[in-house]
Amino acid sequence: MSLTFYFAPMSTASITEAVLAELGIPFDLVKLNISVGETKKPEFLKINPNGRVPVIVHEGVAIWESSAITMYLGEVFGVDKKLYPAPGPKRGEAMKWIAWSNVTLAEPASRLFASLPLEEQGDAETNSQEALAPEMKSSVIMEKAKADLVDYLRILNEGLEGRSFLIGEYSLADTHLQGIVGWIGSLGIDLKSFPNVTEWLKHCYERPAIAKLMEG
Ligand SMILES: N[C@@H](CCC(=O)N[C@@H](CS)C(=O)NCC(=O)O)C(=O)O
Repeated sequence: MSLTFYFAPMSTASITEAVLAELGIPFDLVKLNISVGETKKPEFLKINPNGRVPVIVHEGVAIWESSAITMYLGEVFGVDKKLYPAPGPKRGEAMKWIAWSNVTLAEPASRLFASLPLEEQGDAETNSQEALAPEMKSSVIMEKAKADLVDYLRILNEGLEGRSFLIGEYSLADTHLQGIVGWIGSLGIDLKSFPNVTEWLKHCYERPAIAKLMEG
């Protein structure tokens, strides 16, 4: 089997890195440096015309978008390992959270990230496509993004009520969302206001594969 993973540190690709670590499957790693434009080179644009990571190439087929990658890897490698549900309602539930986190939750997080002064953007790699000139950053945009994030984190908090993980047992849906929620926490959103989320995140960080990645 051939599996290549195109990655950049401190980027959305960290989600796929965690998914691959949980699955424990072998792959070839191609590390790109966003800040020097490696994601915009013609040879990479042939693999992902969006010029973004993560991308996996499995058996010669390129798959981009982190949510699609998590669901694909889950379906192909995760079911036997009890990290992704077999087809059916549980799988639907996992897909719901994965898609929601990328489409709905990450949207105001990206707005907030873009509106923050550079020194408050944390260690995340600058995303050349979403970078805003300093004069375009406004406190109105920032406050609206924060308010939207609070609304969505409340939905996540309610979704976790009475359960340790998103679909009951730990799954790649948790692996995926911990990456996005951890990033949101680094943007100055106080996750402590969402006790179920805080507790869940702590349990995700205790997973050996994730703890190892966090050690660096
Ligand atoms: N929706 C995409 C977003 C991927 C994305 O925005 N990746 C950024 C890093 S966080 C990137 O590769 N940026 C490269 C660039 O801006 O040149 C996904 O979930 O995979």
